[in-house]
Amino acid sequence: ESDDDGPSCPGSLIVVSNRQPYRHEYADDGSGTETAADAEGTDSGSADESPDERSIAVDEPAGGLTAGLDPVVQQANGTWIAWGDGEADFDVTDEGNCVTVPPNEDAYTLHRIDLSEEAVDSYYYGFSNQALWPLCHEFPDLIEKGDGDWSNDFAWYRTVNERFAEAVSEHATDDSVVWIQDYHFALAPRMIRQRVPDGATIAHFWHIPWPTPQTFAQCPEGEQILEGLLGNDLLGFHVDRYAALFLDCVEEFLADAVVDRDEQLVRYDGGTTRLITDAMGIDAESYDQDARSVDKEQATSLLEQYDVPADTTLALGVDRLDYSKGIPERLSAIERVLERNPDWHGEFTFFQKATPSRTGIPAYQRLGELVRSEVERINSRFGTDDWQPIVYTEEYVDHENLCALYRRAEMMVISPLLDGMNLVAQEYVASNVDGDGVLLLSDRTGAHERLGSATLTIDPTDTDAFASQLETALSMPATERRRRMNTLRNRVFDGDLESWMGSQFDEIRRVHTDSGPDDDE
Ligand code: GDG
Repeated sequence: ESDDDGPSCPGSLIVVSNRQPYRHEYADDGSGTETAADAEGTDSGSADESPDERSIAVDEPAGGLTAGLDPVVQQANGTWIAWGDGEADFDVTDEGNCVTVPPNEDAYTLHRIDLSEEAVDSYYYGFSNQALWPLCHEFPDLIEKGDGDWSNDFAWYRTVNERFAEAVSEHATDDSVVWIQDYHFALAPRMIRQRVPDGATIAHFWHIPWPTPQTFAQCPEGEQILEGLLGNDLLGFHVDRYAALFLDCVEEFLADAVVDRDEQLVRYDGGTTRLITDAMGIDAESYDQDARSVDKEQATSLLEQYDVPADTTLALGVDRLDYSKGIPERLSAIERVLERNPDWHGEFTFFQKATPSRTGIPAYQRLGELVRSEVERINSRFGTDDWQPIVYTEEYVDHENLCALYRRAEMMVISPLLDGMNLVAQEYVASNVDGDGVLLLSDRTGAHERLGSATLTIDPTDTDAFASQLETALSMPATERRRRMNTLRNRVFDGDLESWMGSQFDEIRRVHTDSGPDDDE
């Protein structure tokens, strides 16, 4: 139906993700702020839609994977299964909790899973984000459960995975391709395998890192997590390192699994799981266009709102407020630069946009307090009546303003302690249409594998070396900046979201045709 010939999936596509692509909400009840306050890898632009008689509006997918997948699922007339998190969401669905989207176009079925508060607390805030997330980011000390008893959270994680698997089975046929997103669904693949016809293909993309066996040993119910994931035909990671660590863990913790490193596959319990690695890209073209079309004055007036002088040299940070992103380490490096370079006082500003995330979790609250107090301390140490070295905001910045900031900033500072990929790095590059910005990037991000050689590489925990890289950026000649940015732009445009999806679907196609409907493995 669509005339755009972008990537298309073989078979009939069923996407499974925690976040839903469209969120219905009552236009005037003002309670719909939770999505923005707990932004999770997407920006949530609000678009109003022809309200029905109950005045329901729709939030459309506005960023990252969700926005990228939406046209593909539309074109495939597929199915998308996701957590429906609002009252209005279920007022528009039929008895099976399905609704067709986009509104007025009815291209595909959105099947919403209704989760109780207790389910969300235990499955999402509990096991997903206080066990798997810190574990995969190598923060075993933050695997938080005072009494160490994960059984209730894990039971909910299992139940929710089962409900998603159940929903998949309602839509699956012999020709289905089920594409699961992320760490919220480690158990689902095996459950789905048991419930769908043999011809169906199950693929999964794990968007975050995979930990070392030493760390994984601390995973509550680790063996079941691995068994669950080995229900997949295909398991994708951003970079080779994570796939290799996954194989290390399988070897160490699943006695009956056979690991074939040459073929990058695991045989277990009568099935074969093939690993693929491909770093996710962004819709580079649209960031480029959006950045070109913003009025140059827009960044200036945005900065004005925060009392930043128009002609300042601007360094930028944009992150979810998450302990994996290395924000305190970044602030220490900025402080070191200010200590060592009095001549930059008044001339240089670091602007940190932090998006509050998972705010109910203690580790996130502690991080927020630390970051805010560090900003205050550094500003009172170096700031003057008309200049604050650090501007810190947790306010939502809309897409247009974000592009304006990316375009305006002389340098982008990305310093995670560990990050599956990091899309912000690519967004900066694609938006840097004047071609002379400098990207400082931690080598602990997936993005560094592709972009590293043209960035200023950072070790986030080495404050002196980090500060030196900031100084290098501040004094880098324009020709050098342009040469590097040119390389970065080529890489970001070559490996964009469309090409990533295309190669995911190529891999899926190979497995799907191999194990066609008549093949009995
Ligand atoms: C996970 C993995 C992997 C943030 N604040 C605002 C805003 N954002 C947008 C950014 C970007 C997204 O949020 C963040 O994406 P990241 O990739 O940097 O990080 P995670 O959220 O941790 O995502 C990560 C990703 O999954 C995909 O696989 O890269 O490693 O951790 O798109 O632009 N957008 C707007 N205003 C904000 O204030 N408009």
